[in-house]
Amino acid sequence: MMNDILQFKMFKTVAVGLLIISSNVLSSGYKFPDGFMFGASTAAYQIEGGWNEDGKGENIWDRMTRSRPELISDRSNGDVACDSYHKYKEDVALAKDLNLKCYRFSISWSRIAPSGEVHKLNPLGIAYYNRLIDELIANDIVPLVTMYHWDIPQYLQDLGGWVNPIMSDYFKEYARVLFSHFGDRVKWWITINEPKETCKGYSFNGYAPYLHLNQTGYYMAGHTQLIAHSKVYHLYNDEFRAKQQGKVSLSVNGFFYVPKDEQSQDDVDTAERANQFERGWFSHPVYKGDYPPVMRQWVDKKSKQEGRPWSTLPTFTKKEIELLNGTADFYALNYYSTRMVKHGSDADVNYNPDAEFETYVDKSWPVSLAPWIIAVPEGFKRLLVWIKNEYGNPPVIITENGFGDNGTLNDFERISYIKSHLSAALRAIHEDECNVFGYTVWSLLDDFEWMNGYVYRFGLVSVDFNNPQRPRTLKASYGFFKKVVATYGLDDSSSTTHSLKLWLNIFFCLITMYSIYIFYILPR
Ligand code: GBH
Repeated sequence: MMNDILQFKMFKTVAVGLLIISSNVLSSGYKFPDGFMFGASTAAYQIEGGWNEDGKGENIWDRMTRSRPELISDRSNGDVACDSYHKYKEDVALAKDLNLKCYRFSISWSRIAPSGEVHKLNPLGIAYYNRLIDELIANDIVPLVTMYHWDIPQYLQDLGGWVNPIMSDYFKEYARVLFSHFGDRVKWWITINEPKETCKGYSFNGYAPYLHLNQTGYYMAGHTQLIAHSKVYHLYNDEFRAKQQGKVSLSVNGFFYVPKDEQSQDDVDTAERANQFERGWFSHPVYKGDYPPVMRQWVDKKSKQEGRPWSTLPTFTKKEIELLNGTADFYALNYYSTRMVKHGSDADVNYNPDAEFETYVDKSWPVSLAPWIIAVPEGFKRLLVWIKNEYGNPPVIITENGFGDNGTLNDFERISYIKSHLSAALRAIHEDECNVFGYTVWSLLDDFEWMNGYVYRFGLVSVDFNNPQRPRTLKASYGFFKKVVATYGLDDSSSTTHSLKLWLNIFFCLITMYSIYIFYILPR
């Protein structure tokens, strides 16, 4: 009898000890999986400069910023930007020093083909990207290439740009040039960056080409981009994949929407509808073949109410649906922020009025200088789970996530933003089994932030835009990110002090258990 109680107490003591040890091991933090693709992102117009050098043609951002400087917050443009056209070796050296596995950059269409048409290529433009790609490969950095990050050649815009269906064929021919010239070394392709943002340039929220064609232009621009994407995907399948063995996708952006009141079915439905309009618009077609049913239904309804003879949201033919279905080899996700929603109508032009929702933010969510970036890491984790459930747990790479501030070198707010979002990704990987295989931070460098000019800074590295040499200076976040990449985790201690700590913990737990045994169990 006595013996039984004693055994029970000993068992309990050992159990408590093991619990303490295991919780210590757990609190040591999750790690990113082996081979996780850490990287940094940039885009041609935002960093290159050299706007008319070596035969580059004019694109829609050159045209808009130079002819209408008043549209840009600080009346600036990307004529010189970070001068990466000349300083690309320095940029690659930074990526190398960060020990990045990959570097995401975009190719300027009008540098490759000045008018956009491929019968007249610009050899010096092609040579630039060959140098950049070779420099990356020589440094063991995997190039992740965006074909189009908002800067179509002005000539193609004069033909109508993305609201002209013929653009999809011009894009396909441009992609053929890229696959043939660079596909031997580039294995990761993003056809289009954030098609939803491109559509804003045709509708209600500025961006080049700064047309105000309302919902009609908005959805037509999206429609053409989707078809363009599917054509490029099939071109790769038919003519390049067997030999080049790469992967192709598109980067989809947007807020994540959560119900204002999680208990209200109406709020839950509204959040789901908002997410389908925001991300489903471009993800549903490439994973399931057509627009999200809820989007189809609501836009059709709205168009009818307005007395239109047809819906502003165009329809795909059967053939097009077939060609779209299954055209993402991986999910490329751009994420910055989350909003709470209720059914209603928001005055903010960032939100699609057809989706009929109203946004709210929690007062406790930290706001950045760029007011649209409100840090909600929990929303990020929920979005990753949403993508997993919606598209069959695809491999996901976060191709953009970052924080805008005034450019301070002591950018602790950026560190805390990035850290909390990486932590959310880690929890999504380990607790929800989300298949996240990479993260390329926005951005390597401070850059030209579109309508916001140089007002907001996103870089791990600062660039002095007042100095013609465009010198680079490392920020605190650079050191932080370097450590994340080196340790595959977010623990502040290095891996040696880390395991030392762990052994000390185990040692003290054993001592505690032993003393409990000596002073508490033995005397009875
Ligand atoms: C990304 O877009 C872009 O891909 C990248 O080029 C850019 O540098 C990065 O963001 C950081 O800005 O009306 O002022 O509230 C993210 C898309 C851009 C959509 C800002 C919402 C709201 C601007 N978002 N936009 S505002």
